[in-house]
Amino acid sequence: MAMGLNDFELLNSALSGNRRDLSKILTAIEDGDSFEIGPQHPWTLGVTGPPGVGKSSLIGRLISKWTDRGEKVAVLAVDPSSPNSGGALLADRMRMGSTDSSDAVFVRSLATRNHPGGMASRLSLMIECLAACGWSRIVIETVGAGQSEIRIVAFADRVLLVDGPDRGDIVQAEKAGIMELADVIAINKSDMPNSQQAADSVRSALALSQGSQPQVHLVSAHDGSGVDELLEEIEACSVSNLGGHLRTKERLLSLWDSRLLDHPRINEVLHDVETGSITLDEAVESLR
Ligand SMILES: Nc1nc2c(ncn2[C@@H]2O[C@H](COP(=O)(O)OP(=O)(O)OP(=O)(O)O)[C@@H](O)[C@H]2O)c(=O)[nH]1
Ligand SMILES: [Mg+2]
Repeated sequence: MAMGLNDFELLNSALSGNRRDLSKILTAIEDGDSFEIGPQHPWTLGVTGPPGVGKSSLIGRLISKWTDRGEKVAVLAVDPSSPNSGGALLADRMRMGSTDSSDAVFVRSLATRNHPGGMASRLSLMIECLAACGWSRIVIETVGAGQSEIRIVAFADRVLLVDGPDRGDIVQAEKAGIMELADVIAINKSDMPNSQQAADSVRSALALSQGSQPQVHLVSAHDGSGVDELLEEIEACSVSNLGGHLRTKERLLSLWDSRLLDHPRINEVLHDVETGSITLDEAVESLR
């Protein structure tokens, strides 16, 4: 559905800085609206990692450093289950950092459960919209570190993998292949035991792998140690050096999946396969 004249006014209002109208536009995009926004050059960071490792807390730290430098930071928290908790939680964590910067921070959570085909086709447009509205640092946080999270963070031009001192978490990220997509790795909770060993074990795992080797930073979102160095590393990522091929492949796969799952005849075709009246190959052919 294309946006109407009213929506055009909404867009202009959002572009001139109205946050409520920006929220409305993002909701419209989530609901499947699409519109031309013109070419943008968004600055994007994807943040992923197992649940509870401190992604939001660390983003909170980065946000205060960015806003101190005059950046405007927007965060899209992609939450597979709850429509609200991601953003609410993140808002709590952000209060740990600077308190008077709310004009320079915009947080929005997105629930993936309403989108069988995934968020992929909507995410790019949301990012473009945020960039057009003047948000100079756009962060996409995902909960978890599995295949669907890779698909989401691949829409960002740089990827930060956050891990905790717990070996189990790291194995999870390794299995999902997320390390290959990461430009920077942060082992958070350096104030806890075993974090140095965790960082060392990630470094040795990376030494065995082929391809580019992301830097591993030991940080603490609680006491702030290592965060300056992490920020400099993130800022130094140049888009041309990033894992472009892998990222592009994931973006393509995301869009492909979305198109397939959002196909108007998908249920009909699935039924035909289930009842044996067509083969899987025929199903694919008929959905092209
Ligand atoms: N000791 C310690 N605890 C931390 C640190 N960073 C975060 N935590 C704690 O870890 C818990 C999870 O923090 P979050 O920032 O919500 O982690 P998250 O990765 O965003 O969690 P999900 O979004 O639910 O996956 C909270 O209780 C934090 O207070 C840290 O550097 N050191
Ligand atoms: Mg979080």
